Amino acid sequence: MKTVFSETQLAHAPAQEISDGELKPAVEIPARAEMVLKTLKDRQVGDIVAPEEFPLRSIQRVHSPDYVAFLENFWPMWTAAGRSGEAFPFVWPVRSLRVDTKINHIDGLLGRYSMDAGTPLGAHTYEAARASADTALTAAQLLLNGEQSAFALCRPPGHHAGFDFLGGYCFFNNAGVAAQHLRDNGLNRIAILDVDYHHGNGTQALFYDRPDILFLSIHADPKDEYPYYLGYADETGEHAGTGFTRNWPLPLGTDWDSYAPALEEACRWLLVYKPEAMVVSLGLDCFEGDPISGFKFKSEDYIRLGERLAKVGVPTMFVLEGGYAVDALGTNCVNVLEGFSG
Ligand code: 6XA
Ligand code: ZN
Repeated sequence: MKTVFSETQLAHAPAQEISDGELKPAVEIPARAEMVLKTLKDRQVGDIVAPEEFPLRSIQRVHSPDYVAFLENFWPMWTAAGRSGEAFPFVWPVRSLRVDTKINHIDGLLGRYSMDAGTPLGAHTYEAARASADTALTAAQLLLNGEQSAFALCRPPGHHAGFDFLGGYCFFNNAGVAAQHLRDNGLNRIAILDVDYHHGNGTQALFYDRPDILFLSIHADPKDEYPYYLGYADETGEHAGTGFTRNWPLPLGTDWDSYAPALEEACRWLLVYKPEAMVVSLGLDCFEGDPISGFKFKSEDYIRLGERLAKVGVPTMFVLEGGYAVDALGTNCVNVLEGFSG
């Protein structure tokens, strides 16, 4: 299986994040990608290729042009406002506040285009996020060119990012951009299976009213876990997309044995839908050693996950999402890819 990766993705290197009411060392850091790369090389998974540069319009197929422009202009505006450190949003247009006015101040724009304060932005965030999206687009292109599988080593991740907002360490929705690229290039039915520990609220919302991109997600119950406000079992799509979203919220403490039945059910939906390609949002934060998560996967369980996904029998691209136990991240990730490849 080919891996797509660009060094540019390492340029987004947050030092700190806001969590548990404190400034703490950031967990979504370049060492994650470096550890996965090292293990890919050690275990000789396949060639590692650089992404092609795709036009901005590929990203604008799922993100609003004003949001993309906000990210592009963010750092110059931040420094023009006299700030030099990392940025965190901290004020949001929630119920009763307006989003239809023109905002000049960078703090107002940060809130307008974000969902949380836990996502640091820095000098190179835009170029890294752009390279991460290019990485997913290139993996999608590999499938279009006839490869049966590909791995997009994306970082920063994407599945929380929506049409016009960032959040949960995500800026561009890499899986969503890739799925749309597959649709725009001749494939009619795409499935996205999100196995990150957290619900992929951004991805779900992008395709909620569409039958051409099935969204399936297995994750920690949002009543107890981020992102809290989406990912419940009664969310099944709307309008033409009714029935084409499915969520399996699972309790904190879930291990492989209690996860597997949900995965089986998701695979049955895939069997019925018969996608022409599958995009797997591959978070590795269900791992028992993950510092921010509450599931109990062991490293060996990731082999089972890869094996099960292979049995679905459709061209599949994996897009890296979360996973913060850096020492085990390479092993867990490559276990999925090797399990898949057999
Ligand atoms: C709150 C938790 C962010 C979740 C990030 C993640 N700071 N999403 O791994 O999949
Ligand atoms: Zn996650």
